[in-house]
Amino acid sequence: MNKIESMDFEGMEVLVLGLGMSGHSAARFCADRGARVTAADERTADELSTMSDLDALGPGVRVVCGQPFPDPAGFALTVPSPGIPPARYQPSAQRVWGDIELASRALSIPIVAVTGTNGKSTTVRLIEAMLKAAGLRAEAAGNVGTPALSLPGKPLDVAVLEVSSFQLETIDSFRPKVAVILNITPDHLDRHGDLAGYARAKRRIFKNQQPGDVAVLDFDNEVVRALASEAPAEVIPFCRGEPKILADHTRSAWIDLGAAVFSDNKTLRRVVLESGTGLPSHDRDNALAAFTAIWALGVDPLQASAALMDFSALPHRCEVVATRGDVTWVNDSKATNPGAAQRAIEGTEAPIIWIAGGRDKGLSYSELAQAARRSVKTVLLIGEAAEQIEHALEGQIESERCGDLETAVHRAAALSEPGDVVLLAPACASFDQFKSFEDRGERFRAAVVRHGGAELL
Ligand code: UMA
Ligand code: ADP
Repeated sequence: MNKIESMDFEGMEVLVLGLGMSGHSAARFCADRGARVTAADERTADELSTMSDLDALGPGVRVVCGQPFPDPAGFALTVPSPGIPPARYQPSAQRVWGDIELASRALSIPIVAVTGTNGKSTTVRLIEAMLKAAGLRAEAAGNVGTPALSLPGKPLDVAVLEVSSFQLETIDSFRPKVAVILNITPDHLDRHGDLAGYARAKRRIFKNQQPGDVAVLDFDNEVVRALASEAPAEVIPFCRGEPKILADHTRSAWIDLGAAVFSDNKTLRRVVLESGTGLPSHDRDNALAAFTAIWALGVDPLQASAALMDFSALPHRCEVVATRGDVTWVNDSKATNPGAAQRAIEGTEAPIIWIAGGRDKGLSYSELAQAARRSVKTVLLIGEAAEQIEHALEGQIESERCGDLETAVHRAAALSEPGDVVLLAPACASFDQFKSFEDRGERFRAAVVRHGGAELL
């Protein structure tokens, strides 16, 4: 029996905060188990109906929208959506469980959970594909875009969950069999205060682990490496750099001559890190992390290697959308923080015309500007953050303010020369001019066809 089956939801007063994707799934999940659910959203019913089907919630859910949230004090359980900061409910809530906590209580299968600043979605998709290639029934969900509560009840052997720092704030007993932390670089500091606060939220991924569980940690990243001593179960570190830093661990993994190497101090296994389409350097790191995660689960990486051969980058992640006149157009709309944009630039060999900007997250652009000097010819700035990025680039790289994406693509088409790469890697959120990073990426594609004269691949 899993923890939810042993729990009596019948008649329980539950408050769900936010009626986006995760709130919707949480409201239904609790109502289906007999809870009396109040689901609240500050948007009006009209605004909400365009994004979510309120009727599908059914009669067991009372919807309160377009007004301030009810006081959580009157509810036995509060289920906040990830986008709602804890200060909004924590002070008075009796008990707080987010959708990841609910899903983990309802699942009786091992969970592989992945967090980190960048590379999460790619890594969970790789893990899912590798587990399937090894003959297991696996499905990915969570921050990757499908709520975690879509998994309970499905015939699965393993659940693969992408978990954000926001979602980790509202776990309680969540205990993944394998917890992966990729890199930690500045992001979401408006919510977590500073990098230390952000890392504290991330490390909650392994806080309930017990002997027999494993934390898979990126030792090239100093913030992640510093968390290793706090992990309650075994740590399997991985790195692409100098394997000496792995020496204190019985099991570890690293990259050597284009292959992932797995060592248990007795034997070495090697798997070539190659895909059918060629992997950018950050996706080689993600593939190493994914292989290490399945190895930690007891699956032989060699058995899963076919999955990597079939792998190609996810949409909006360093995706080559067109080539024309020897100019390559790359959509990395998902680069929503400076660390991601830096990695995309560092992984591009050719001269770059870089389109950057969007909604500023209050993060520093100075390291990114330094890194961009090597290969970026010109920066075309869009959105609200144009001034801040321009300031960081001053005296280092030429930049031009274009205002919007359409104008920037038009200008890039005029400036580009054979051999150049035009790279959309905004380093910012999309919400100043777009609905989402996907919307920004789609509009980039359309503008490339209009102004670049290029046909989409
Ligand atoms: N709302 C309020 N008041 C608030 C904040 C939100 O009423 O103060 C309401 C909004 O009106 C809206 C709803 O809450 O109707 C939105 O909730 P949400 O922002 O938590 O979004 P969901 O649709 O539930 O999607 C969430 C994740 N969103 C966030 O973390 C912001 C999705 O990750 C995730 O895919 C989904 O759950 C399923 O698990 C998105 C994301 O941007 C992709 N994640 C961040 C990132 O990757 O950087 C962390
Ligand atoms: P997330 O789900 O964490 O946002 P994605 O897999 O969607 O991660 O990748 C988003 C962007 O982050 C990519 O387009 C790329 O620019 C960058 N990125 C991907 N993997 C890494 C990595 N391992 N290290 C640094 N940056 C990365």
